Amino acid sequence: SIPLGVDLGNNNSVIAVARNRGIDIVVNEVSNRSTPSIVGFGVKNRSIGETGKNQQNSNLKNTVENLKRILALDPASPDYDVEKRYFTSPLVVKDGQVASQVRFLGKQDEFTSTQLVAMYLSKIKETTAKETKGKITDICLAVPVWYTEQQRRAAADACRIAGLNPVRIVNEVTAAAVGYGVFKTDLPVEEPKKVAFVDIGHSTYTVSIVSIKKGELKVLGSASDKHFGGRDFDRAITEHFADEFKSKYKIDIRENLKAYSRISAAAEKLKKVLSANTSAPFNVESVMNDVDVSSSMSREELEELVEPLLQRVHVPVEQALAAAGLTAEEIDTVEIIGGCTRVPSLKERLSKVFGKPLSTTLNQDEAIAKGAAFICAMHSPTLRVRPFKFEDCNPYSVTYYWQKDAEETDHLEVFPKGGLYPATKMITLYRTKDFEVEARYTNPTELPEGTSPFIAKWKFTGVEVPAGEDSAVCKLKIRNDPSGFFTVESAYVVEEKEVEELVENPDAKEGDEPEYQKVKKLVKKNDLEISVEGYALSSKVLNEFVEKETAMIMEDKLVADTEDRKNALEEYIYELRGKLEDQYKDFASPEEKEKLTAMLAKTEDWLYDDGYDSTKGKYVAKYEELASIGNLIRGRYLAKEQERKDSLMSKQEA
Ligand code: ATP
Ligand code: K
Ligand code: MG
Repeated sequence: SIPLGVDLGNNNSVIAVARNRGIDIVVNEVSNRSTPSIVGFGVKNRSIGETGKNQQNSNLKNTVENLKRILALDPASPDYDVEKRYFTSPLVVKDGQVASQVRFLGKQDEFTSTQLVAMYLSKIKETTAKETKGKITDICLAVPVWYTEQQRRAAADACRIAGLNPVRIVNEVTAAAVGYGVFKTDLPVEEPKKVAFVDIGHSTYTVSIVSIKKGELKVLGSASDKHFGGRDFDRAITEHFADEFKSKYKIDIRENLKAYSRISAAAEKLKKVLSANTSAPFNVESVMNDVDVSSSMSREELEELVEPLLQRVHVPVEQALAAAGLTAEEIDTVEIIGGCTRVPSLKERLSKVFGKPLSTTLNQDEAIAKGAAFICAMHSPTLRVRPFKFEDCNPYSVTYYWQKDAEETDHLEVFPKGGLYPATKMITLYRTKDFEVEARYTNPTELPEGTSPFIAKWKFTGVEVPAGEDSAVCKLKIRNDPSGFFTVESAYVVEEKEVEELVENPDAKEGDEPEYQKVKKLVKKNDLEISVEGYALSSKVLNEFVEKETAMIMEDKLVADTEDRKNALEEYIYELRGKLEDQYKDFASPEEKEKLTAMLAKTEDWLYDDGYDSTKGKYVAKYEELASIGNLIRGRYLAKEQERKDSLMSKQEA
């Protein structure tokens, strides 16, 4: 399979694939290098990505955006209410998960956030397969650094539902840094360079401090403002005009979903214009009640509107520096990515906080996807990539807990905040019987507010105390794995055994009898059986979701094929009618002409009447009916053409 890297953006997503030549961005069906992160539901099918965006305004209540914000979002978290304000479709809680309520196929339905992300990823998969004409299975998916175990598990599940194998879940900024490390040719070989990567996107602002040299990087510290990005700018502009238009035009766009959404879309455009211009007009026709609105905004006004955000710019920088144990002066380069870093006032503030100019070595829109594709390729057994080692930084402290038995303690902070991963640790427990271990985030205050500290719980069975001992010595191999998951990889009982060991004798001569001595050693006695209770979907539920998704994909495909056949029939009618008067004129008998003309008229009438919303089979049948005569005439015409060409050739040769 072709290694795939996906930057699942809140606003738009970017797809990259690794090939022998290097990393390529995959363009979508309308040749765009990024695709709106939107899932729309209709009467007949889903509209995902570009088509979802096109239909958004006429289908607001059934269009879902901000997918990554709600993925496995704890409904108990205050962010649930924050997100609700950005949704035009109702958010509900289904089986404990945030879900979206929509009308689909003519009835009300609910889809969990995991399913919604899966829908989007299956569209990405389809786009990639079409563009590359290759098999797409493995994916490296980039996620925000603040994603918890629960959200990472949901991301991996979403990949699986979409028929993708998540070889690695990676932090977005880390993926960009890896891309930088792999492709930058002038990195130091000895003393690593300290680079700050800043990503401000549509919804999140992240800073990661990275130590980097040729062939290797380490993330030293990261910090995010989970509520800082382009959508906050858009919101501020929209709210400003909502007030203005209320007094100026006596319309209240807050009372009208469609009007609010249209002003919001225009606000985004205005924001972009103000990144390059110091002022810009703002005009939207027929916003509501047939009122056209007209206004303008200067860059300074925009900066005033977002001043509360601008005042927070320094926070993630300072937090990330503190986590990395560095000062701003010690940073060699500041690399910016993300669409929102095009905003001049943000650039200014960032540059001021770091006390140095900003650098734009990376393509700010594509760096994450490219890095992710490279990471996916690193895991590919078939594609060879340049060796590159990278370690990420654990953003939250994690402790493993157990019920005290024969050991002294009942918990251990195995992975402290700031530790590098992937990482493996062995812990030893002294148990008299089967037991459980639970992993939890140590400090709920480090987590996004309202997040449950629970990570996972493991049950170990098969503990037998050896004769003559008080307890069994159990070894647990614990891992913070490459995707950031916290796992227990294996567990086994060890036993002290007397074994014979060869005595090393440097003076021994050839032919001497080897000497052995008896030593006591810990050897593995038996593996413990492990069962886990975590956030990953059970295989039963996963399979159900896979089946549902597969059925929806088939249905969408049928709808698309039907539309395609209908268009083909319509085109054929016009084509045949035209040619019958033109190049086919002399190749059809008057009877044939009359018959075909009548058939064309009849089929056309049918298309605009009963056949307007028919089946794929019917469209194909009608096409073939016409083609049975059409092809006959075409055959005669082509034969004559060939004859003409042949005679021309022989004349030339003669
Ligand atoms: P996130 O990283 O939060 O998940 P994302 O990856 O989709 O979101 P990006 O693609 O990095 O976000 O950036 C999109 C944001 O950047 C949008 O809010 C968009 O309006 C904004 N943006 C794009 N170009 C400009 C510009 N020229 N000036 C200002 N803002 C811009
Ligand atoms: K993006
Ligand atoms: Mg982004």
